[in-house]
Amino acid sequence: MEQITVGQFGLVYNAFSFTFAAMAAGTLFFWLGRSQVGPAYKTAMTITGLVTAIAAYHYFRIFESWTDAYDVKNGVITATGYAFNDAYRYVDWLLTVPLLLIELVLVMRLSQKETVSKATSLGFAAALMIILGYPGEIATDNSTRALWGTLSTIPFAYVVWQLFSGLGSAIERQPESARGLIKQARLLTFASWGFYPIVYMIPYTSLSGGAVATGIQVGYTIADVIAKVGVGILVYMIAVRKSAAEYGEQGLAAVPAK
Ligand code: RET
Repeated sequence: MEQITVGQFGLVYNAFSFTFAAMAAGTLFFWLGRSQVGPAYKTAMTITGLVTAIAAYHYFRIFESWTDAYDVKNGVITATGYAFNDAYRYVDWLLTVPLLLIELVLVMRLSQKETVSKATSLGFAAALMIILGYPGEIATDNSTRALWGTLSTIPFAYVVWQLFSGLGSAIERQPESARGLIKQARLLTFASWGFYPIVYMIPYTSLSGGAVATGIQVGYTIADVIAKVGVGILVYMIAVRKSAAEYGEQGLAAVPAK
C-alpha cells in the first residue's frame, strides 16, 4: 500500500462518506419523483434511482475497505496489510454505467426499436470500456496501465460519438421545451465521463505515493457524484417537462394511477 498522510486519509474518508449520503439521498429523491412524472417516464426514474442505490451500496463497501486498509493511532498512520479493494468501484461501474446510458435513452422516449438498439449498443460498449480499464487500474507498472487504458478508450470513443451524433438527430424530434435540458444532460454526461480518463492518468504526473492514491480516489468520487446524481437530477427535470408537454400541465393529475 502507498504510504499516505493522516490528512490524505481523512480527505478520502470524508469524500467517501459524503458520497454515500449523496447516493442514498438521490435514490430516495428519484424513486419518490416517479409520482411527479407521466407513465411513460416512470421506468426512467426507476433506473435513475437504481443507479444511485447500487452506488450507495458500493460506497459503503468502499468506505469500509478504506478504513480497513489503514490504522490511525496517536496521529500516526500505518498500512494494516489489507489492500484497499478497487474492485468495488469497477463492479459498481460495470452495473451502473450501462444503466446510466439506458436512463438517458429512456427519457428520450424513442420508438421501441430505436430504444432497444441504442440501449443495447451503448450499454455493451460501456461495459467493455470498464472491463478493459480494470486490469490497467490494478497494474503496478505504468506501461501496463497505459496499454489497458488505451484499449478502454476505443469503446469510450464509440459511446461519446454515439451520444453526439446518434442521439443528436433524435434530440431534434424532442418537444421544444425539453430540448435544452436534454442537451445539458448530454453535455454533463460528456464532461463528467471525460473526467475519468484524466483521473486515470494521475500516475503519469509528477505526483507520487500517497498523493496519487488520494487524487485517484477523490477524483473518481467527484466524477461519480456528478455523473449519477447530477445527471439524474437533469433526467428528472426532463421527465417532468416532457410529461407536462405530453400529458398537459394539469394532465398528470388526470392520468390514472397504476
Ligand atoms: C477508464 C480507464 C482508462 C480509459 C477510460 C476509462 C473510462 C472510464 C469512464 C467511466 C465512467 C464511469 C461512470 C461512472 C458512474 O457513474 C476505465 C478510467 C476511457 C468513462 C460514468
